[in-house]
Amino acid sequence: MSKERAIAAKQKWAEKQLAQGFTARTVAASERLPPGQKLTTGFPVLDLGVQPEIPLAEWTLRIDGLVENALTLSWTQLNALPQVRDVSDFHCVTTWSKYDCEWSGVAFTTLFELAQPKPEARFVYFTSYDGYSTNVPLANCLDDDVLLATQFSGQPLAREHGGPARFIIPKLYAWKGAKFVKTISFLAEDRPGFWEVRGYHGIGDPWKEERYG
Ligand SMILES: Nc1nc2c(c(=O)[nH]1)N[C@H]1C(S)=C(S)[C@@H](COP(=O)(O)O)O[C@H]1N2
Ligand SMILES: [Mo]
Repeated sequence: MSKERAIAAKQKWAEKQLAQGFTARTVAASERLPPGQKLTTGFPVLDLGVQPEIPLAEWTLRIDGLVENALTLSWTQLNALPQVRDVSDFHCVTTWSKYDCEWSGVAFTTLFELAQPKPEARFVYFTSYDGYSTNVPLANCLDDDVLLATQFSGQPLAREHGGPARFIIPKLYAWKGAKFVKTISFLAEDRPGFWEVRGYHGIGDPWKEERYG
């Protein structure tokens, strides 16, 4: 086969793959499982190999950056805020998904209203007690299903799943939800977190398969 023919054949193959990919994606998008994901019934644990133990009396959440009212919440103060409950599906970028996770805690919007971010704030940067960090556009944090979860299935959040408190951002891949969360900073410019500096996506929408890049 000539080089040209080989290239043409390859191109045709690529076009076919692309066409099939688009078809598969359209079908998947109308369903509950995002493209490339597999349903799991267990609840895998994903972390950096450290599950920090934070006594509740020493736990604090710092909220700062481009805000009118920087603040530090104690565990008691956090739990005195209005509580919400939300059931959502959980999608890990390593291709497992878990349906119907029941989370309770404090809505992100409640923390947002307390801190009063300035108009220039467009990104949120989370850090955790295990050294983890992640970044999310502010707009994605303001959905009413985004919460700082302190309970799972009506029970205090287990340490392996990020207790005492972890973020849940259901419409994004789960790496955007910081376990063992320690600080929230509102920023004008995006600041890549732990996985983002290693090539993971800035937004991470599972329906668009924003895994890397
Ligand atoms: N602090 C912290 N948060 C984290 C991680 C981590 O290693 N440390 N892993 C992320 C990843 S990749 C996923 S898939 C979920 C896993 O949550 P789970 O262990 O409760 O399943 O937490 C995310 N949040
Ligand atoms: Mo993940």
